[in-house]
Amino acid sequence: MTTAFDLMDTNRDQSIDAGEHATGLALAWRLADRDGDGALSLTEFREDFLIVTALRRGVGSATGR
Ligand SMILES: [Ca+2]
Ligand SMILES: [Ca+2]
Repeated sequence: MTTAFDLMDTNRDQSIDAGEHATGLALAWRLADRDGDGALSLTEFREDFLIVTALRRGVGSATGR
């Protein structure tokens, strides 16, 4: 299972440095802002929250939490 951690850990050293974290956040923003208007509508925000929650649950199941 690919987790949010795996997606952000681009050099596969099993840690997320500041650059990887910033890149991951920028990608998350681009994915959340579906219409590309530079802002999150309430609908986009809610959909993003659901995606983030699903990813976190994936991380939790992968680590046994
Ligand atoms: Ca890394
Ligand atoms: Ca938007």
